[in-house]
Amino acid sequence: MHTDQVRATLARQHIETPSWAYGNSGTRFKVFAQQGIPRDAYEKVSDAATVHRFTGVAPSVALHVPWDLVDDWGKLRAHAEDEGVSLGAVNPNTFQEDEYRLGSVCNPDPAIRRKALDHLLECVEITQQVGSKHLSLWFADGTNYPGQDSIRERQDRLSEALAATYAAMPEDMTMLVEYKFFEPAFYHTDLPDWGTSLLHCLHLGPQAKVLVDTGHHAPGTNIEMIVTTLLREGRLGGFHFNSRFYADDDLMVGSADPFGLFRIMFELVQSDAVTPDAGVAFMLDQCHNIEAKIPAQIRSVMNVQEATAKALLVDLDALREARASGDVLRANGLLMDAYATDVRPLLAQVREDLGIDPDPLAAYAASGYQQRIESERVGGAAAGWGA
Ligand code: LRH
Ligand code: MN
Ligand code: MN
Repeated sequence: MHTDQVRATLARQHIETPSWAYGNSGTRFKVFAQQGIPRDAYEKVSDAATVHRFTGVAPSVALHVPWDLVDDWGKLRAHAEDEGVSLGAVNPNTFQEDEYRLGSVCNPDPAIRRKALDHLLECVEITQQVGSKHLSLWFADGTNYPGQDSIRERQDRLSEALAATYAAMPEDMTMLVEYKFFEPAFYHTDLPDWGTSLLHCLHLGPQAKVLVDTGHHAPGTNIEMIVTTLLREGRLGGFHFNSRFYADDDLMVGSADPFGLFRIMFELVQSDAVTPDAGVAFMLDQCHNIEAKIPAQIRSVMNVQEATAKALLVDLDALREARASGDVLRANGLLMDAYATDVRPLLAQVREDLGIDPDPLAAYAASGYQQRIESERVGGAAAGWGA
């Protein structure tokens, strides 16, 4: 692709940040409190808007309910608009209450299933009130011991809840169905992989699509293969980007395996799916346990941009030729040449095109925002799970 076109494509990218990345978080061993942490959903939205101001490509923020709970969703929406961003994917939370010990929508107790479904339906409403088009579902459901519950009956219960939720959605809403192979359940998980998610989506209808969280696979999984398979079916709904060394580490995207991120982007480029018009939602799903939250989100957005830029620079014409002539080394070399390119000057130009500072991290550090929130906000909230 010509450099001008690459620049224009990068300027149109849209990377959504998650409200929960701005709160305190940790592991089950310790949640470290940081200074300047948002005290409510409004302040999380302000932090997300700050990331957008310095990157120019993060114009929306995902919500997690009830981690983000407000009296008036319209007011939160207006606050986001005032800050120059919109509210993005709404993530229901059916994993934090004692009643969900044996699962939520797959729970053997019909009364608990009903409670979980009511929350999903409430979130369909909230999604509309905040002006979002994405309802993003992830279930912690599963079992810890063989024999604990019927895997088959749990699939039926899941299917029933998804169908009832889908039926309540307006036509312009997309249901994103996220999978994860383990954790918190350790024997079986009810939505463990892309195949199971896709089967449920196919059963539901065209408004249901699979969400790929890059941290939710067994080590060594070829994620780009999954991405392409879903793209071919028109069922890739979006990403939760993050990086991992071991399990669902939720580290900054592009930090552990930048080449893996590049390979995913390259598949997206070949399917013309890196800009929002392609209908694939780019979202971050991370927590920053030891590093400062806002700069970490800025860095993550930049890492996604860098991987995308490199993927856009692959010489596709030459690649087609090399592939057709069976020139394995040249084909691979073309990919590696693009990957080895230093795209930082190109991205600095993209930022100038967008009218922002070419060095987002330095600009943020110089802005005084961090000092201001540290002095203004006392007693910031945990992101949710560390509460
Ligand atoms: C589950 C998950 C899911 C949740 C988020 C907090 O591991 O990836 O997307 O909503 O983490
Ligand atoms: Mn996720
Ligand atoms: Mn996760």
